[in-house]
Amino acid sequence: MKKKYVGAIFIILINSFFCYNSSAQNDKTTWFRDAKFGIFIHWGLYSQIGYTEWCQNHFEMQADDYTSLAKTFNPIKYDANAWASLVKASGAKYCIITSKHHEGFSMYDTRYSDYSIMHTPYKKDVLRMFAIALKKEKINFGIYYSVMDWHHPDYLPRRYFDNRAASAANIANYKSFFKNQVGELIDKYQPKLMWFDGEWENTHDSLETFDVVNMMRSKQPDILFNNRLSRFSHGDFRTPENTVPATGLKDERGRPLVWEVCHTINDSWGYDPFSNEFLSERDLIRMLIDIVSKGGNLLLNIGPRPDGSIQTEFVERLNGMGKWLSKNGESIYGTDASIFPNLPFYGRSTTKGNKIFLHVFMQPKNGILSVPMLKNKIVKAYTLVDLKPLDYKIENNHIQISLPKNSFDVNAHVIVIETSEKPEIANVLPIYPVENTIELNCENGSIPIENKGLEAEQYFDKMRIRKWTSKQNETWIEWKFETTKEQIFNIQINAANAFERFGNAVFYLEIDEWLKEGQLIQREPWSFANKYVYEGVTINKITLKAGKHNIRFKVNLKAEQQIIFERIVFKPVN
Ligand code: H79
Repeated sequence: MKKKYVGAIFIILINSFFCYNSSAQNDKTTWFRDAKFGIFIHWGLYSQIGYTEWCQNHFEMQADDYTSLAKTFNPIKYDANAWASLVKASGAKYCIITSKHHEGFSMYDTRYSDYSIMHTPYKKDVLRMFAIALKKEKINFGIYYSVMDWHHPDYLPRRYFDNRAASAANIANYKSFFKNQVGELIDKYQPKLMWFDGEWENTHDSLETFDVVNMMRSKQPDILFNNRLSRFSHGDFRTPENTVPATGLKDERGRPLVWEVCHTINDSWGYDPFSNEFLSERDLIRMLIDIVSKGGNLLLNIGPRPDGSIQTEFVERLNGMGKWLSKNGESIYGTDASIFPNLPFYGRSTTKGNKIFLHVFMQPKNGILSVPMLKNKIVKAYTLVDLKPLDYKIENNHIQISLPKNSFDVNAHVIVIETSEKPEIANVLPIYPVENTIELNCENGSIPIENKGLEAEQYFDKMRIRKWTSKQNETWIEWKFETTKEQIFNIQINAANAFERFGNAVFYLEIDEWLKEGQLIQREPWSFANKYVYEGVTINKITLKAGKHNIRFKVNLKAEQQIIFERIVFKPVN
């Protein structure tokens, strides 16, 4: 009984120890939080097969057969300096490379195994060469290390197809191998960061995790590690994989956490010549901006070829990002998350000191960039790339900045607002003049944080919610604004039923206390063009009183129905 009690206190202590280290206030994470952008490198024996780093598992290869890949690994084109200068050119501030992936092969000179790069035709420590090259470029170096190991005879559980008897394994041997290798990596290469993975098979218990963490910290007190060492540790940062969270990540008390999205450029981490759909340079730049605007980092992956060369699709994209960052880096590195819950234009925002950076993704059609009101006095507004001052005025509770007509950066055009002190958002609603048409669209509307994946996206030159399904019946898009005079409007709802089957789709329009139910009709089978040409549903003669308004669009869809939403237009009636 007493023993249990002591154990419980111990677990609480361990938990608070790890939780403490996951909050954004912690100073040793400063370099990491400021860096914003890192490059991930997946390179191993699997690169020779060229069908993802999971190929041993996909092809159900026995450990002994897979081992023969070590006999042919010979990266004669490997040039650590060229890799490091590519990382530098991308604008990334840190780089993490695989030392041992799930396959169990050590890409470095290890005392603890012969299954390593030293026992290939190449016989050179590629990790060491890279660590030195990165140091020269002043890029922080981190090491990926897999907890799961498909090669080590003592690792458990075995893969379902593995012929080796599980009874022959002694997991304790593997655990000391694991700890030895992690210690060895830190001793030999002094990484700033350890990136663990493959922890979900619950290899370590809480005491063993604690022990590994202590060992790492005693060797290098400032070392950072991610949240995948074991389920007993949050580590120093969270790691959403191939997905960008809708908002920044916070702890139970609402404090921002440190987090990093790891993401592939195509569909594979390891080299895969058949994975031929790549995110574009623009996608990648905008993904970085999106993540940074939410307070996170991007760790962008490349998988080099087995000969050590890097495919041009990756090289081009990394150079493209670096080119954009070389001009616009001030709006990314060392910034804080956006102060705006949403923006009335398609883009993102970050802040630093007394500056607000606005990353405009799509040029506003009237040339005016509307920004929510601030509490502070504005000192100036300008374009980041050329520091050209921009005219702006305060009108209808908006900051309205005139953008230059030409020279728009299609990746993301960065505008800066400088304020007299730390910028804060004003607690006012935008005023919409009733003499003009009021357009409520996906840019000036907001979707709740709990949104079940409801999301607006750019489709050609417009923002749309393209896939609104019954899963998102409980959520909505809403607009809050003020009018100063009573006015009658005719309303046009530009939304459409996406499919030719499944019947009419029900929507609700809430205008303050008033609720209108309507239908988006099912299309004819051959009229697919209608999906993109909205004649709209009209509701005539609606009176808006002067004052504050809250307008919501919601749906009540059946299982297979899906709608596309574009905008709601309020036309004043004389
Ligand atoms: O190293 C990269 C991935 O190999 C690794 N994490 C990144 C950084 C990773 N390994 N596993 N996972 C991520 C999640 C597990 C996914 C699985 Fe599957 C689903 C394992 C088996 C089914 C994906 C699909 C991998 C194999 C098939």
